Amino acid sequence: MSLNNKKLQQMANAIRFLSAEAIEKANSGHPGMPLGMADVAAVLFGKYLNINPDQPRWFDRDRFVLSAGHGSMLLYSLFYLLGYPDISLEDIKNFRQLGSKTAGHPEYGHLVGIDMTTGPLGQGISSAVGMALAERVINAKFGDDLCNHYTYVICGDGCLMEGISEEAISLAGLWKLNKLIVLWDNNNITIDGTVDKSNGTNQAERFKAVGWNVISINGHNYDEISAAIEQAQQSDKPTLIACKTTIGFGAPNKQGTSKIHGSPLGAEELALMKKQLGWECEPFVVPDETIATWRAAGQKSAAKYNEWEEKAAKNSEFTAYINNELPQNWDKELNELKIQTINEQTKVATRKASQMCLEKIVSNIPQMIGGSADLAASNLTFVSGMKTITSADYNGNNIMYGIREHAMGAIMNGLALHGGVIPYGGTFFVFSDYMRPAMRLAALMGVRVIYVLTHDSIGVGEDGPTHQPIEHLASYRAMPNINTFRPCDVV
Ligand SMILES: Cc1ncc(C[n+]2csc(CCOP(=O)(O)OP(=O)(O)O)c2C)c(N)n1
Ligand SMILES: [Mg+2]
Repeated sequence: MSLNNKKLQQMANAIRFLSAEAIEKANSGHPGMPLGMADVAAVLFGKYLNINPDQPRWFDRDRFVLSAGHGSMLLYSLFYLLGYPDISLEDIKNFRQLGSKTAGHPEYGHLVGIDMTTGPLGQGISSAVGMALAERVINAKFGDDLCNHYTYVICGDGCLMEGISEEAISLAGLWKLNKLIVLWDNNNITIDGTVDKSNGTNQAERFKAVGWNVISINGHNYDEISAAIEQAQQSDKPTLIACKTTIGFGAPNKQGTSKIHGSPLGAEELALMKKQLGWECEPFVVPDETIATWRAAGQKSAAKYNEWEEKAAKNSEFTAYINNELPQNWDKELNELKIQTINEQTKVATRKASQMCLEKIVSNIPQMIGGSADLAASNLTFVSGMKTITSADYNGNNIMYGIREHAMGAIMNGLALHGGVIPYGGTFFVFSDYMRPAMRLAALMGVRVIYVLTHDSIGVGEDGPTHQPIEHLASYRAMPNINTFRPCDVV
């Protein structure tokens, strides 16, 4: 969609004032990020993002992950402006109130349009790698007509400092996930002050080192933002767009400082911001013309959606896939295995039993994608007939995560959220500690992720106490929404 800079300015300011007023009214929230990234968001959502507010679950839509979840008001403002039916101006005014749809941090399944729950920094960018991988896997099976979309991320300094991001971006680079585009809010500010006091990483070089394309721009310059996104779309690698921004852009006394990261502006500063940006509306009012521009932007992919819908409806295998329908009789062989092992009184280690079951499941459910954090030989997650996914061939069903449990957990969340894929991943039970934050997020979102956590006995023997799970079983049984099974035999 072509939008001139004057229009984009108005669109960005609409995000700024809706966000700032909602945070002001709630007397709680994080204005710095929505004000700082409003220009980037106006360009991305206004011109490029393929979504359809009337079909928010459209399978071939572009995915968007707000990895910097504290900037939730950015997302809520966008959804309202784009015309998502699930959010009203009333919801914006109820930001952060008990029971409101506009929760403190974006919650998947709580407000339609949110592609992932975010808030724990680093999880979003890492799960986006899983979404981008799922997109390539389904594309390899069904082709460009049915699955061919981008995964966009907005992340902050915090997401890039979290260790999980390293695990995830190195896999994205290895897998050449060229439809993954990360926009980094490069504002040199976190809660406790300027980034340079706590981090000295050259992020551009860091991303390049693991196989990414990197573009650095002024995040308040519309032409540079557009050019960067278009360049990223053509890349044969995943792209980091480093957007140099001013946190809290527009608030004359607080912008550029950590003061604006997580506190309301205050009436005085808000009034000064209105003056500074030439905004004359009452609180929560957006000029009709700007609303109309935003609503038109919301409809920019409607024709694309219709074309896709027509093609998808003709392919029943594809629709079964994306609706997570299991093939008929998928459990026939599994049930036969049960009877056989009862008759034969089969005695095997539980990890072997797990593998025997997985073999019957994986061979009968094409959506299953397994993997392990470099312990496949030990936790027996790899079964006969499986094929490892590589950048040269995405049409596989095994992922070699390397020694990256945390990213494995987050990537599995992304695979499950994307849909068309049922992920399972394995490690030793004790090392589930390394991916627990991602597991907890899976539980919160209620997504279907399966963990194969072997070596569950305290009697692991020679490896000693570092390899002994002690409180793990109790802790997962205590975690809401995790179904914890500890099988004692094959049946
Ligand atoms: C795992 C995790 N640790 C700590 C926090 C608390 N926290 C929220 S935002 C933030 C600072 C993030 O800085 P940055 O990403 O640069 O965001 P900005 O201040 O630029 O908006 C912190 C520490 C969190 N949400 N998640
Ligand atoms: Mg920052």
